[in-house]
Amino acid sequence: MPLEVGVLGYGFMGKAHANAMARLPMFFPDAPAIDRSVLIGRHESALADAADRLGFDATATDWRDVVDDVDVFYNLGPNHVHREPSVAALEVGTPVFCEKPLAPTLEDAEAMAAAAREAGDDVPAGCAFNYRFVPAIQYAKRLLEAGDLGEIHHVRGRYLQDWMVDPEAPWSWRNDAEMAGSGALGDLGAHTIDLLRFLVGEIDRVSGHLTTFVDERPVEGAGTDEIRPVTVDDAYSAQLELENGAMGTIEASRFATGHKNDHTIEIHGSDGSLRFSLERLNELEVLRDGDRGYETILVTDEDDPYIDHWWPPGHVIGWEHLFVHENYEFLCAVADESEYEPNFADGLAAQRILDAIEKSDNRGEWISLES
Ligand code: SOE
Repeated sequence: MPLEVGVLGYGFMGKAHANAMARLPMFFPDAPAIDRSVLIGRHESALADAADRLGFDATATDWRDVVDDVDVFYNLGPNHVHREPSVAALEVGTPVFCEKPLAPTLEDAEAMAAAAREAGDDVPAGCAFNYRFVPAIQYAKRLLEAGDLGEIHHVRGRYLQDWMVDPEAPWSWRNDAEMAGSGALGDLGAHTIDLLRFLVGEIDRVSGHLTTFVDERPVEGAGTDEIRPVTVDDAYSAQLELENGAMGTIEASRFATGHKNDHTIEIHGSDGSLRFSLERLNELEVLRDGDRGYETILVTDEDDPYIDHWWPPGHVIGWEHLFVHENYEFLCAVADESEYEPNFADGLAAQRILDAIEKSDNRGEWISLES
């Protein structure tokens, strides 16, 4: 019997995950069969149109009517909607896949991770850190685990966008502390923090700085001239000290003019370095002999678990394929009642670092992550 999937949210992430689910039977035939059974949203007319476009059998306007009736629940709503439906689903043993960051606040993330622990290892609770599923990132992880770069001294990550640099760009829930928790820090920094944890290890202490360049924005909508305050950061930067002694520098901005979705990672070790850019996601730059400089590798590694599901080596993949990879792994974990990573514990680990960076900014001092 196909897994019945219920999805809350049909915006940007709803489209990305529905598309990923639709690709699975064709490209990952060993993935569990699924039905996109019910799409959940508030506005019935838009919801019906989205359900039709995204291939859902039915709609619902209240997640309470769904979480106990499906085999898997996807929470793709805004951050302030992550906790209650996800906890309710886990409490009745329904596996959950929740978009990142896990929650707006550390307290919410702790409650969600506790519910996942309570539900047990056979009820997967995934957090949608999709960039772990880039073949070039998986290749980088294999290099690091093999010790090819030696002792790691520096990690550097930045996530640059520019969709808010126009002060007339409309207000969105991502600008509101109650709904989002934080701005560029949680929305983009969460990805960078998760990748550094995945590739290099845990972060011991942070020193953070947040800034808001435009503190109010127009509300989009016919005939309205309503203005709403921006109560989160437009950009952040942070210094890190990792448990392995490496020094880290991370930043993100929604005001980096000319940069659309520019997520880059750099790692320097005693025996070499690597550089990754999401804008060239099929490639990894690797330096193993300092005298020869970086070599650009088009990642077609035969050890990669995903590439040969698509096309012959070198026929490159894109941003959308990362969602197919993470959905494949998550739905396999649901079918096998096995653990999935990144899970709610990873989501909570990232949230603790986001919270520490905000605390550091507020207090003007370094903040340690109690282990
Ligand atoms: C922000 O615009 C955003 O959609 C993030 O929320 C996503 O996590 C990121 O992958 C792309 O940019």
